[in-house]
Amino acid sequence: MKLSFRWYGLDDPVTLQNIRQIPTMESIVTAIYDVPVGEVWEMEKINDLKQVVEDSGLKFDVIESVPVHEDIKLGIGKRDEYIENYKTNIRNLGKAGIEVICYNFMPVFDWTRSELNKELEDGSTALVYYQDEVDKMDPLKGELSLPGWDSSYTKEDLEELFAEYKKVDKEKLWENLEYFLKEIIPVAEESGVKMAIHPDDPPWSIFGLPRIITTEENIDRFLKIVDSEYNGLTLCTGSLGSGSFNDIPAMVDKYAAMNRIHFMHIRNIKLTGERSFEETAHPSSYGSLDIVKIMEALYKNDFDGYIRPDHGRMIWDETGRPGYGLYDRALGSTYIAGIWETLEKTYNKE
Ligand SMILES: [Mn+2]
Repeated sequence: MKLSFRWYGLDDPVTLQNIRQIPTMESIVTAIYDVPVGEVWEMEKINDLKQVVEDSGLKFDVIESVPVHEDIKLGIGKRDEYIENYKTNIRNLGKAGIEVICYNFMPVFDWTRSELNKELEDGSTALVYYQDEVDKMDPLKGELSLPGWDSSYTKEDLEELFAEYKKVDKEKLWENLEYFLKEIIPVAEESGVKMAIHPDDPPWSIFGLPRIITTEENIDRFLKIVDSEYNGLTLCTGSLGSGSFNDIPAMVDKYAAMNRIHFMHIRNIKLTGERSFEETAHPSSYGSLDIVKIMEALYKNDFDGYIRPDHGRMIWDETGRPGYGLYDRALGSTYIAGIWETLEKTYNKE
């Protein structure tokens, strides 16, 4: 496995130098943030980013994310033009040496939480999701700001999007995903770039919008649409794990054995009720997931893809981007590295 860390670019309060100093850290996970969704990432911009990352002594191997335009998910409007742009992005990133592209297919909202700064027992703060709180929210009232929300949407944009999604049920969303995959995966193969879809977070429909990358059954269906190693997964333990119906170690074992996991997001969550959870520190004893069992499943299947610690809590008075501070993610990194070293030494493989 190769340890990696998400970085939001030069205005991220966490610097490349900070990340470089985390033991055994190899690689940066980043993206180009100043190009509108759906447009082409020019080679020059990609190469500039690569240069900045490599100058810090870290590798530039993984992009998270190349976002998918809503027209593609809806199957309307300029879908074909946006898919052509997406292909150009895959080709350009391949030329720059990128190995894995993470993306998701969640309508309108990316990851969603009811609160970003919930104080935990030890005084740290974390992201939490309580379904009863989310049920009280009305995204069309424009009074909320959720983290996974593209803040460039106006109230009118959102109303229009919601109206369009009224015509898109889960099966229609599958159809649009299939159309997209059949176009882009051959390009990913030619470019030597593995596509890695991120599961929906949380793995159930919210605000009446369909979500489909949610369960083992659905992931099986996804992988069969294009049966290629280049059509793979970002297996996010916290996203899938917030559904008690998902057995994460078993899913990791199965998909790693199939060579379809290219990127792992590792974090722990504590299930607190029906469709409700709190993000916690990474170690198994803090949450509902057995992180050692998950790492063991990767190890036993000779996993050589990328792992990054996912969201961390805010600790030691750090301020910054919710979920993406330095300290707790650095602790998570060394925890992950420690488990991996133990597995290597226990099983006597290098
Ligand atoms: Mn994730």
